[in-house]
Amino acid sequence: MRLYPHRPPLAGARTVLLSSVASDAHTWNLVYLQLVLEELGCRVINLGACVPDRLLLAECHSQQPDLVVLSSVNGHGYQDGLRVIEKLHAALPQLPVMIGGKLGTAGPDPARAEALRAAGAAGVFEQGGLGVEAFTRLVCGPLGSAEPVTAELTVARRRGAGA
Ligand code: B12
Repeated sequence: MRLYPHRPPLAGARTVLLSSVASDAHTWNLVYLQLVLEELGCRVINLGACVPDRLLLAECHSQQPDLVVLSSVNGHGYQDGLRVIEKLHAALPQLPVMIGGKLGTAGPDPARAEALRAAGAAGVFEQGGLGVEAFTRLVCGPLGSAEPVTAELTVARRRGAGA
């Protein structure tokens, strides 16, 4: 998927492989994320919607991205994401993978986010807008060295504190 007008990536820019998961047909989430990532100066390879696990893995091997960003909003993102993150982590353990969107059907779930992080996700960003700031910070930071991040956990803690 290509978006125009296309901003040329900055010299030494990070290459981000952006993808939906196997079951998810939504595309505007990917368009949005591509624009955000390009705004941050990244070179984006957008695989589009309904990407089979095998294709995602093959593209990671051939494109050698610095970061993989997975997006899903159809409610099956947790199952699809967990499965493919486990596969990616087994095949390419150094490759940071972040996932976000609407990963289930009943709002953010800290246990689900924890399971995704345990499977190897470097960041979990549920409910979109809440996590975009933390997401951009992580994308611009030192990849691979940061502690795994869960944006909605921070929000849940703030809510619990009455903020
Ligand atoms: C348009 C749409 C469709 C279109 C998609 C067309 C297209 N080309 O994309 C069609 C009609 C095909 C469709 C189909 C379906 N849809 Co639909 N769809 C929508 C709708 C109305 C808008 C989605 C959209 O484009 N939003 C605009 C983009 C920019 O925003 P976004 O998707 O929310 O993404 C934002 C965040 O989530 C976040 N984000 C997303 N990913 C990531 C990743 C990271 C790392 C980060 C940081 C942030 C992030 O950033 C984005 C900007 O804020 C939403 C309802 C809604 N108002 O959200 C339902 C919705 C997503 N659909 C839904 C469902 C259930 C379906 C179907 C299963 C319906 C059906 N029974 O067939 C199918 C799924 C098909 C499939 N295989 O996936 C549900 C999902 C339920 C859930 N998750 O709890 C929703 C929420 C509607 C609802 N309220 O029930 N859909």
